[in-house]
Amino acid sequence: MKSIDLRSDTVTRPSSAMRKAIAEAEVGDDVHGDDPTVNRLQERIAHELGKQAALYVPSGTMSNQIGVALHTQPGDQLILEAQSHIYHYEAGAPAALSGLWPSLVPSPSGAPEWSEIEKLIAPQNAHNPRPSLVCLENTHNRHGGTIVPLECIDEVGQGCHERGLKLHLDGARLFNASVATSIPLARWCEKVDTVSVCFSKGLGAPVGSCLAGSEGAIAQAKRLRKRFGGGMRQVGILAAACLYALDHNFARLKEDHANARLLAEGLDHPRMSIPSLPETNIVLVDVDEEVGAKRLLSLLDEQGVRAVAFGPNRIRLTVHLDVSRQDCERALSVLNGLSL
Ligand code: TLP
Repeated sequence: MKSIDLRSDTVTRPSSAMRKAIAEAEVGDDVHGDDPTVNRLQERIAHELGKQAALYVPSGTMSNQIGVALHTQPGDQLILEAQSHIYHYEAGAPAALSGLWPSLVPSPSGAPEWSEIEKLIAPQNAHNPRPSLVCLENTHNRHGGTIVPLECIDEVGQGCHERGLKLHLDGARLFNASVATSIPLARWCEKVDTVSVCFSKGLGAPVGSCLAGSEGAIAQAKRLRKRFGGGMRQVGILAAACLYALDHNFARLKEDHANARLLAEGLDHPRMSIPSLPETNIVLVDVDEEVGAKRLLSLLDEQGVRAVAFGPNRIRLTVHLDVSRQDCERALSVLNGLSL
């Protein structure tokens, strides 16, 4: 029996139509700016995000870290939402690569109030780090794919600019936020200085992210991409998959959102609960302490359902392109039928 892989929306495999687009891609040396397919992707995504320019990079992590590096100097203060991917899952990169001093702002669902951020800004004197950058994440992964409201992003962007700080948005799943709200991508990015989007999550491309911002920021980002080892050569074969994904897999994200809801609403087990209904494609499930995430995951795995732990008593189920409604129904009957 085929296993149902709900570990992440990064596990999708390219379809044969996507592979055909890959095979037929026109390519060139992208470090020289000669790859027409990469150039097409960068121009298109910059336009869709409402920014002057964009840069194709190998991963969401690199895209975020270039964004972080280009707005900061070593020793600066970086303000992050406390559950952010940049803080938790990027291998300590802000400290290791950019020498930054992080301050964390907690929030119930990934949308901190500007007033809470402002309280953290280090006063300007010779004792303190220089505050230079705030990062937000939308949708918010560790909070369960929550949509950070547009008003929050606009308010934080405005506050940052008034105080001379920049705002970077980790939009790895901004496509999900856009589909779920019908708010265009560009509107989400109006008040942010740089935004990173991933093609290798819900859109189902095998590799790649783009960082978008002003012409000046992206020119600087290109140097940082080289420094971080992300300059790639005939990479149009990958950019072609991203273009294919934008054309074919963007609007369908709403199916993933409906399937995530099906999972959450159908969960009916005395030892499990849903902390909040999913807003997009991520479902968090809490399990009784005596059972714990580890044991739950191994019991699910035995029955062909794969997920990941998001804490000692919490697992994450992520719905994507390679998971059908029927798969979700089967996963649900496995979950509800577990004897714990
Ligand atoms: N997230 C992965 C894991 O690293 C947790 C996942 O399975 O969800 N920003 C956000 C919000 C992300 O969720 C991720 C990947 C990234 C950035 C990094 O992207 P990659 O994996 O391309 O470096």
